[in-house]
Amino acid sequence: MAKSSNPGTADILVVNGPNLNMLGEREPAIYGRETLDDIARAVTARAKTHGLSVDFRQSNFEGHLITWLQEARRLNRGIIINPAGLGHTSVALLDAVIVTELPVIEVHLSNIFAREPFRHHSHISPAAKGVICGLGSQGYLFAVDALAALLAGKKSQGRIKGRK
Ligand code: DHK
Repeated sequence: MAKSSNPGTADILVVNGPNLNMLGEREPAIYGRETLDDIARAVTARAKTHGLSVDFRQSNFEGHLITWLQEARRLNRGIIINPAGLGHTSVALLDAVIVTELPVIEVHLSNIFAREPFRHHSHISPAAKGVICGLGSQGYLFAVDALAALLAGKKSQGRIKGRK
């Protein structure tokens, strides 16, 4: 299953890993009552306030996530990723994040450090510009704000470079 509110080129690619399609029904005490569609709508609206477009996706298949990240290299300007369980296990997903050469913000809805020890480590974090966890769906919105600031900074740096 892949969700996309704006397929193809978009400023921000939001990648969601396994089981996040079950948000709303899945362990609401941990992950909240909002669905992934609710989050997609909120993220798209928040990005719009920064003048940015969003391609919002989810898959239960690692290979889909990896292919989307590989494509992001030429289609997108920044990434928000909730790797879900794969963050704790997948070197291949880390490699795909590195392939993008884009600014990446990692988001977890729950506070992974307050949960089981096997959730305390994320393979993705070393390749991320920043990591947000424990703030529920708000974390995605803060990630949009952070990426907007990073992308605005890059633009103005480019302009300064272009001037010389
Ligand atoms: C989501 C998952 O599916 C878990 O496997 C992670 C993460 C935490 C989250 O908090 O969004 O351990």
